[in-house]
Amino acid sequence: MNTESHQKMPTPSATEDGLFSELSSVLSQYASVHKTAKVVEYENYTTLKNKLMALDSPIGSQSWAGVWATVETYLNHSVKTAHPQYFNQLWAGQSAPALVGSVIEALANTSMYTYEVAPVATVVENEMLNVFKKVLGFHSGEAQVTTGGSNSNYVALLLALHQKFPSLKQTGLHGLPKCAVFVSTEAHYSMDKASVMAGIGLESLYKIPTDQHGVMRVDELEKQIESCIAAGRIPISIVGTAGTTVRGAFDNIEALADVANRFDCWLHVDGAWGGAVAFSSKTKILLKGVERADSMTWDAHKMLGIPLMCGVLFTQHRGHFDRVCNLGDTSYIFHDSEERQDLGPYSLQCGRRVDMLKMWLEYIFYGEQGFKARIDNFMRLASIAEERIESEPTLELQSKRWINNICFRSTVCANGDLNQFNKAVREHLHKQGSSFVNIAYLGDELTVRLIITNKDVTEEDIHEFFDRWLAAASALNKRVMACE
Ligand code: ABU
Repeated sequence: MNTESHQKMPTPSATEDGLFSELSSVLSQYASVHKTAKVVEYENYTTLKNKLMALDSPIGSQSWAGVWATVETYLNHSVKTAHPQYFNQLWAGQSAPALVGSVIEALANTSMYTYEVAPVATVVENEMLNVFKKVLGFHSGEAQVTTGGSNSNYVALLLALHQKFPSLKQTGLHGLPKCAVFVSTEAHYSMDKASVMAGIGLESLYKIPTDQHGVMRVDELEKQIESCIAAGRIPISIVGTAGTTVRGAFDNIEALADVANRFDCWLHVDGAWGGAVAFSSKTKILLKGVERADSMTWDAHKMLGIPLMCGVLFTQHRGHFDRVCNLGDTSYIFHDSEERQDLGPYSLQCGRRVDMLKMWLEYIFYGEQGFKARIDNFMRLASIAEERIESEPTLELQSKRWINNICFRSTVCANGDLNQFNKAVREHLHKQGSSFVNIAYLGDELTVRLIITNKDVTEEDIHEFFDRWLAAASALNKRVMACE
């Protein structure tokens, strides 16, 4: 075990006395190593399972030794997602004010459905959502906090369906004409799930091809809508993406709004990843036209760096959440509250965590100007990464860089299979715990997806990543050549 990263556990207490000081020492020790140790102490599933089950004290013994031993295994082998070499997902890093919010939220343990049980949390959520609505230009509409982007996209599809078919609430889809929903081929897979969950089926989800930069082709969209109408289908919703997961591409929202207008259908924008560009005047242009969308998904746990989960769904309309979320006899729980004082009727869940406290603490600490600086810095670092790739003869950028997604690969490999080679380099860095980056496919071509979304990452960390990548690639090539 890497002793530098090893999480030291407190002496087990016989009782809960002293628990908080012990917990505090665990937190501060993890915080002191998780940015400097390995990104991950990788172990396979069976080894981890054996470690986890090897408890000195039997299950049910009410021994703190078992609890701390499990915490030790958990932290030692957790992926250090705030590490400056962690570039794997659309979320990374850690910020102290938001972390305080997460801890306090767990400590006070309440549910977001009524003002009675969550008084301060209700005010916090409403005020935070008002800030977001102002930033996006969704002034008159409503917002709900969701479990994340997939959930938001699903609810947005329900809103669109209920808008088109007001009888849906009573009769369901029985007897209604077939419908059609349009997304790009690079849209998030949650739209497939949403179509199934909403009961319209995968055959009602039309995937529109993208151009060479990952943008939905509006000419193809129009053709597809016309052909669906000719076949007797009703266009329900166009779903544009603001920041695709792989390339970070932005659909042309203005053009999609024109098409939605022409065919009288809902326009939803999945901005789970790219919505945060609204905080900077330099990048907000990418969302041009978003104020014309009927709804929008945005995950604050992604580019804004709030601890998971912190998802929001916005709509320009009022009263639409009521249609799909405010149902049944709720008199046992909601007691004559003012508008937006009991938030339960505005959300899909009943019980819900207080996700906006961490967001609010981050907001009052950094303010909108702090978020702007964060977004601008990500774009600056991403352009440094792009320049580095362009300056390296054995690397290539595989797609236009839109924001802080960088799609690249090594172009020289001894055995000729670039997909296998780049995958192997990535796996080597991951298992070694030195850098953690993701892979995806652009057509049949594997691409290495580098995401820069940790506010503490520096220019040096970016160069360090490429140094490690190039060294691993060169070593792998040498090994392959030695075997031939
Ligand atoms: N919606 C989650 C996407 C995660 C990722 O692409 O990193």
